[in-house]
Amino acid sequence: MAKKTFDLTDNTNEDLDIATLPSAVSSFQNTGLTVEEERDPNKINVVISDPAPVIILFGAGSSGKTMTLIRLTRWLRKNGYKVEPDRSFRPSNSGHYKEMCDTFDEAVNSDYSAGATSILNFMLIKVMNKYGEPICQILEAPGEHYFSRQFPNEPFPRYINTICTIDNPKTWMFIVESNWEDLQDRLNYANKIIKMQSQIEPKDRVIFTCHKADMHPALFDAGRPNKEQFFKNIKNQYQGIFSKYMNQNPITKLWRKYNFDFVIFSAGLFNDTADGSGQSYTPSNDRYPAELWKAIIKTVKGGW
Ligand SMILES: Nc1nc2c(ncn2[C@@H]2O[C@H](COP(=O)(O)OP(=O)(O)OP(=O)(O)O)[C@@H](O)[C@H]2O)c(=O)[nH]1
Ligand SMILES: [Mg+2]
Repeated sequence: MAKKTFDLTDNTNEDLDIATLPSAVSSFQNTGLTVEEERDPNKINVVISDPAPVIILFGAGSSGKTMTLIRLTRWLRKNGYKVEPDRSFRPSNSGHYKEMCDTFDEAVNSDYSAGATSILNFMLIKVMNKYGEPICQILEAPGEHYFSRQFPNEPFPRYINTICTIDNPKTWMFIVESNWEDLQDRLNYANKIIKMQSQIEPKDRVIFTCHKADMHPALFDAGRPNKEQFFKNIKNQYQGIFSKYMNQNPITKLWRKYNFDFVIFSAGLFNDTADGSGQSYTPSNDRYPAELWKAIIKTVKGGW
C-alpha cells in the first residue's frame, strides 16, 4: 500500500523537548505533552502517516481509554496480531513520546495499572496481522481534549478538528459509563458527543462502548452483563447521543433499531496497593476485548 502522509498542523510552533526541561517534567509527565502544548492544546502536532482506518477513542479523563488499549493489546497479541506504537505520530524531538513508545510493552504486560499514573496517554497504536500488514490504528488522546468537567463547552482542540477531515476511514468510539459523575456532567458530556457527531463525516462509523461494567454488579445476570439494561441506562443518562444513528431503512429497522454496535466493556479489576503508590491490575475475561475487537473490525470492514 502506498504510504500517504498527513501533516495535520502547520508545524510552526516550537516543540519543546521535555528531556531538556527537567524542572518542568512533573506537570506533563502524565500527558506526553510539551509545556507549550499543555498550555495551549491548539499547538499540538500529530501526524497520521498510514492510510489504514483510524479508531478514535473518544472519552473523558479517566474514562478508561488507556486501560482499554492495554487490555485489547494483550488480547490481540495472544490471538496472533501485532500491536505497536506508531513512532511517527508525534514530533521526532518529543522525547516524551519516544519514552511512551519505548515503555509501551512494559505497560501492556504490567501487573499494575497503567491508567492515571502512567506516562501512556497520547498515542497512535498500529494493529497488524501476523504478516505485519496494517489493519487499523487506534488513537488515544488526553481525555480533557474531548471533555472537561470544568469547561464543558470548550471547543475541541485544532488537532482533533483536523483528524475529522483526514482521508483515512474513521471509527469514532464514544465511551460512556453508567451512573458516571453527576447528572449535569452526563448532560454536558452528551452534548459534547453530539457536537462531535455533528462535525464528523456521514461516512464515518461509530461504536458506543459502556466502560467499567464491572462496577455495576446489579446489572449482571449469571456472571454476564445485561446488555439491554446497560443500554437503557445509557440512553436515559446521556440524552440524544444515539438519535443520529437510528436505522431509517423501512425493512431492516423492524429488527435493528440503530446503526451501530453497543459494547459492554471492562478492562479488569483494580486494587489500590498497600503503600498507596498505585493500583494492581487483574485483566478482565477475554470476552470483553473479543467483543470490542469484533465491533471494531466490523466498522473497519464497512459493516455498518
Ligand atoms: N473498575 C474499573 N476501573 C477501571 C476500568 N478501566 C479503567 N479503570 C480505572 O480508571 C482509571 C483511569 O483509567 P485510564 O485508562 O487511565 O483512563 P483514560 O481514559 O486513559 O484517562 P486519561 O488518559 O486521563 O484521559 C484506572 O487507573 C482505573 O483505576 C475498568 O474497566 N474497570
Ligand atoms: Mg489515558
